[in-house]
Amino acid sequence: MRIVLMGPPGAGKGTQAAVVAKELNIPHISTGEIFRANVGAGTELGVEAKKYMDKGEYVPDSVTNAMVADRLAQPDTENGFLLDGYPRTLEQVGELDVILVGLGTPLDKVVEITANTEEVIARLLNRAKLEGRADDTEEVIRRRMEVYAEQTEPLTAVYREEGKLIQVDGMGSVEDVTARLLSALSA
Ligand code: B4P
Repeated sequence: MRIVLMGPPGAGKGTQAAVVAKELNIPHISTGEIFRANVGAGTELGVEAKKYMDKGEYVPDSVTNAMVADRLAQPDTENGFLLDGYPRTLEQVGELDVILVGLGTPLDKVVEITANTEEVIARLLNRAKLEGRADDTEEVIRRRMEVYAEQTEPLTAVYREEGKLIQVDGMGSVEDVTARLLSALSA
């Protein structure tokens, strides 16, 4: 199965992707996590990505696309993958199409996790207390929500048109959302 997981910041992408990828026995590829690992290790990519992430902006497409092309060329993706947080812009949608045509492996499903704004802000502020992520301050969270609405929300229309979009309600407990996701993916 080749799956893309979308949703506003705090909808539960990373949380659900980890469980679903394990359940389906496919690699979980999170662009946010790859960027954070590079920031932590102080690589050139990390230094570049940090400039944008700390402000709640997207890392430039040229940087992100090259990183994903490289990751999807690894042999562990042969039987499928779960892409968490990519694509996030229309340009990334085009690039992902090109990568997958090159690999001869079309996307099966795109899942959007939905959640209301006040709930996601509360979740992210709670994570800020627990983990202290630099982009989880209220000001940056609000900017991330705006960027999502402007640049990523329009992608759902593209995937709906292609007949690939599934929407899953992200409200409620982590377990409830996982159950909804697995059932939607197996339908
Ligand atoms: P991400 O790492 O994708 O961050 P995110 O959108 O906040 O989602 P995340 O997966 O971490 O959180 P989740 O909703 O699971 O991206 C970070 C940054 O990287 C971006 O802002 C951007 O700068 C850059 N980036 C990444 N991909 C990019 C791309 N393709 N192009 C350009 N830039 C890119 O969970 C949030 C919190 O809610 C957690 O604390 C969790 O425990 C909690 N939670 C989850 N489900 C819950 C539930 N049901 N109930 C209660 N709490 C819940």
